[in-house]
Amino acid sequence: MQPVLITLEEFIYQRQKDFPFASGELSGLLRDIALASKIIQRDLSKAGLVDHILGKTGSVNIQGEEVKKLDDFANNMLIQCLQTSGECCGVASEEEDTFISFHEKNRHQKSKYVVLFDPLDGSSNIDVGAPVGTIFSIYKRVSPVGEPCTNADFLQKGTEQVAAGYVMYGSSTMLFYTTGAGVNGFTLDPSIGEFCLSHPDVKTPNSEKTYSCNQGNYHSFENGVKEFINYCQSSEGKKPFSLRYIGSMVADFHRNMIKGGIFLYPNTADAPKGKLRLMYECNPLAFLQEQAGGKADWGGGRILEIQPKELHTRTPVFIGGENLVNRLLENLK
Ligand code: P6P
Repeated sequence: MQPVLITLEEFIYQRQKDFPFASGELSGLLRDIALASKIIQRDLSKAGLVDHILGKTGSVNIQGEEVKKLDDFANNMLIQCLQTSGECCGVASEEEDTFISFHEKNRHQKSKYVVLFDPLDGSSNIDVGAPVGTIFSIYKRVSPVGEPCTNADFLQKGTEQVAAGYVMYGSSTMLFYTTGAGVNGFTLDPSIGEFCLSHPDVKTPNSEKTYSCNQGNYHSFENGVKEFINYCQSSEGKKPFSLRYIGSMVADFHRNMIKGGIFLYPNTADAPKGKLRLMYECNPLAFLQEQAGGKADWGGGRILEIQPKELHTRTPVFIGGENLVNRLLENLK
């Protein structure tokens, strides 16, 4: 007997019935993001072949990073899919200096939501075929419905997110998301073009086997971080931890969320305020991590409690199994 396939569409529809007042807009946004990710995956899978996309556009984004053509493609695909369906009033992207307000008064501006995303995180790995990811975060707007969205809609604390998730383009393409009722994961079956439920109700084990950081920055870490890394490497007589670091946050986060472990990107000499972006990398992953039973802190409190001051704010991040994050925070005291 074939196991019952539950597609993402079916799952969202079933869950929507749990929210009697759900208008279907949030479900529509998740469908839009899933559609964009299937198109992105299609072109990513040819990245090694299609040189007219591979490589650089020659432009530089606000992060000061060279923008590879697939970054541009992914960014434009997400904007197009979200704008076409009309379920949100605007978006903000790692690739855009400021937020984009969608202009149709009788469609977009009547929507209740805004979406932030990193269209293709870890894109420096594309040329070497390592996993990359799309990360997204959805908020209810704070500006009046019927008006254009404002900057304030995009500068809300992570605790205000109504949904968050990521798509990881790796050996398989997986979409994990939460709406605050746990984390569920779906794997793309390319033969039918559907994301199918593969990881229901994900919980992060409290295992102490893996830590994930750029060890090359060790000498610029503060002492508490060094003490924690020394603990992982010695782990007081037990088997030392394994260091696993792909250099693509979605892939490193995903591994730890499923198997346990901790990901840390502290302040470094090159990134005194941290490297990773709060609004469209750390907040969505922190929401997922807490929903899967782990913890996400910046060294002085919950990532989700940070009050953002500008769209591309960066933050240190310590995220993973609760015991390991708590141990690191003890070292930082
Ligand atoms: P480093 C990729 O550029 C990224 O934004 C994250 O995906 C990743 O975790 C981090 O930067 C890697 O940074 O300094 O170790 O190369």
